[in-house]
Amino acid sequence: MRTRVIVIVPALNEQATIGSVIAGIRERLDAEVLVVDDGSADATADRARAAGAVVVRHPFNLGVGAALRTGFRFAASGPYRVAMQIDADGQHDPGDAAALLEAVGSGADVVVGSRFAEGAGDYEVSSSRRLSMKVLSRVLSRRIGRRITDTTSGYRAFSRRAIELFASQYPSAYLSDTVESLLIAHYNGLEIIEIPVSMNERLGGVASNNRIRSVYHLIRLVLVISIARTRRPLPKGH
Ligand SMILES: Nc1nc2c(ncn2[C@@H]2O[C@H](COP(=O)(O)OP(=O)(O)O)[C@@H](O)[C@H]2O)c(=O)[nH]1
Ligand SMILES: [Mg+2]
Repeated sequence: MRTRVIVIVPALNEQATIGSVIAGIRERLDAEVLVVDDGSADATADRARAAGAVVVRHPFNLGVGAALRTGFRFAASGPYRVAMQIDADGQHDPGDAAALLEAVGSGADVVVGSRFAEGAGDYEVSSSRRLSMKVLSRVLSRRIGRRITDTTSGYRAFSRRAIELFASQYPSAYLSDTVESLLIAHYNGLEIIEIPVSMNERLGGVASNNRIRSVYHLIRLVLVISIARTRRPLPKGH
């Protein structure tokens, strides 16, 4: 029987870690692994294929949000009931994957793996980044009426409903995919929950540090969250 789970891995120049990340997933899950290689200049795509993944390549770099959108479109066109998103750098522990998928099985549409929720492992971030994360957590949680401690986490699982929603609209604006996608899910009536995960240091390669890099992006995201309620969901097909 074909698997009903798809794991989407956005990747940019992750040849050092992509093979072991895919192996770690395949050891634990009966899942299709889709690597969205976003114009890598190294052997990311070859190593991903060698490890058994399907690889979609963007001809040049479009960013993580666009990579996720490609992933959700692929997932929506297949028989998948559940999708998972995981980073290619080894920071996310595949040991937490089953818990993320189970939470979808019990009715959630978007399950966020949180480094900061109660029960999560210790994970150190710089104090400025931590402050940004706290601000985002506070404004987003208030906006959606549910506490999300790790709004920028890229370790997530999605129901079929979420897959279809995000195949039709997923934010690709620089740096905002994780935060804005939660707003889109919320305003389309999807159930969002958070569960604790542990997070490692990167196992190789170089961080783009792309999730929150500057005060500018923090302010932009806070504004995006603040105006969210005035934006209506797009009609289907857009
Ligand atoms: N497709 C795609 N993936 C990217 C891009 N930038 C980073 N990634 C991937 O997104 C994940 C998180 O990136 P990372 O640099 O580790 O961000 P951080 O963990 O938030 O510091 C990793 O799997 C990266 O390979 C990009 O421009 N396109
Ligand atoms: Mg990382």
